[in-house]
Amino acid sequence: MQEQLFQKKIDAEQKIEPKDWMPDGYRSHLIRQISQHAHSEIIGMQPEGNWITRAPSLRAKMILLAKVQDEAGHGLYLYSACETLGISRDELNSQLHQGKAKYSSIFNYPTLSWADMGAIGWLVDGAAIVNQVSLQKTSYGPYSRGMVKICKEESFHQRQGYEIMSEMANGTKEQKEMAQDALNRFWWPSIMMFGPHDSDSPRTGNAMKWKIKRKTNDELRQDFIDKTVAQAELIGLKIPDPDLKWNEERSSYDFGEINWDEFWGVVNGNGPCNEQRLNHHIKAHEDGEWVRKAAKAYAEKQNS
Ligand code: FAQ
Repeated sequence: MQEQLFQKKIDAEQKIEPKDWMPDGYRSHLIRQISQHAHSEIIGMQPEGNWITRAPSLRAKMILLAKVQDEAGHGLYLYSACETLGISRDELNSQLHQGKAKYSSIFNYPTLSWADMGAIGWLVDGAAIVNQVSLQKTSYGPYSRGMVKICKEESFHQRQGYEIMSEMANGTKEQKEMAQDALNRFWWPSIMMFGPHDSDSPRTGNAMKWKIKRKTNDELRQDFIDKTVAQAELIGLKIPDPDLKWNEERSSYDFGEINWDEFWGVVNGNGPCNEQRLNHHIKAHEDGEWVRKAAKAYAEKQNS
């Protein structure tokens, strides 16, 4: 009975709020997805943080600093949304450190040149926005409201990345080559961010029924590709996919086969930077122990 009422509410596009009744499966599905999303924002600070000290101008450095800080903020909104489901931040961190919680595959690739800052903003934030715009309508209230705020900032991130790519693509021969190289390395991992094909995605069924996801992995991936190809053409860069072709009938691009062995290898811990990313997070967490203790002691003193 409760479950029927819950589904009726979802079907009527009403939001589910923290104190409402919800099936255990809905709660655990959300904890998994929102925490994976939060961890992605926080681990995602590492590849870009790598370039803050080497930004080519003061302007570029200020913009990158602000962007990386925004990602920290997104992580915090998302952890807070997740905590409303009855799990603590400590537990979420411990799941990440034990390798039980995932984070987006994309952040396990290295950032080798300044052009990678452009490619990440343009492609990775671009892919994240396509996904997150649809998540603004997700059925869980705190997640949906968090997404509205996050999307505003992500659009700025996408534009700053595209600006870097555009400047480099129109710069010297070497700069154009760097931009193309960054696109070559980040294109496929970016389209992998949307997850496995719908036919191989075990979570999509419940996610669509409960309106946690509003579009499937393949629908979102196609939206992203259709938006991005023209942007590459405009700045004279070439998408590294020989099978990419406009399909008149579908009014969409056909594209080549994704390397799923690479995708699952990265998801299962064997990407180029998995170990480095996780070890760095664990070290930062341990180094910050004294701050957490001091903050807790201060709060206790205030309340005593
Ligand atoms: N990486 O059945 P599905 C950002 C896992 S934010 C790793 O299709 P689902 C901002 C999946 O968890 C980027 N694992 O799963 C930024 C599941 O495993 P599980 C993060 C992946 O949940 C920019 C299994 O495969 N965004 O970038 C990936 O229905 C720049 C089967 O998959 C979000 O998290 C993957 N790419 O669909 C920050 C958005 N794909 O958990 C810094 C919210 C799949 O059963 C710098 N999340 N898996 O053990 C979602 O929309 C969904 O969770 C998907 C996956 C679409 C990621």
